[in-house]
Amino acid sequence: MAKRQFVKKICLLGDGEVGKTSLIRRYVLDLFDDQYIQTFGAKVSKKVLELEDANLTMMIWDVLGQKTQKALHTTYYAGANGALLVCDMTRPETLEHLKHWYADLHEVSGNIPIIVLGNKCDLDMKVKLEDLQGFASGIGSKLLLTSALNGQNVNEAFHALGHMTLEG
Ligand code: G3D
Ligand code: MG
Repeated sequence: MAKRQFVKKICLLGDGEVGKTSLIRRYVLDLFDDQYIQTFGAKVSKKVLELEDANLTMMIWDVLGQKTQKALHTTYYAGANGALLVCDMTRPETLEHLKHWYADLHEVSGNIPIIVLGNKCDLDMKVKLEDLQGFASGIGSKLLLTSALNGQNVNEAFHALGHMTLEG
């Protein structure tokens, strides 16, 4: 029997330098299509997850440059099926700012699956785990500590989110 095919849009959100591009590079190598860069100011990569009974194609959207969330076009969020909200564990303000990233995303996309990532967990962490946990549970989301440097929880984060986009 032919496998079912799904295509889902995944967005990475968070301040500049938190590690969004590095996380995507860890997970996926192929750049999908440069035309997105010109059209949307976003870089889109593609990764196919071969599951037991389906193939899931993840279109992974990355913010280009160091834009603040205010400058992001709503096209970036439109049609998103899932999101990774990324903060930098060495910079507490990047967790503060996730509230705004979340609010903007939620306005356009409503309740979609989200995983909060505390990235750079290989470094000296300045963000309190209880604060991170508080934010994640406040928006009803899972939480993972990741490192784009050593790969910790990177595949897990994308896979978990991919599975969540197929549920419900
Ligand atoms: P952004 O896409 O969110 O703006 P980048 O962030 O992926 O460009 O990463 C910003 C810097 O943080 C990069 O440093 C990158 O190597 C580093 N970085 C990203 N993730 C991690 C991590 O998990 N651990 C550590 N130690 N560093 C990380 P450079 O110096 O290469 O510009
Ligand atoms: Mg980047």
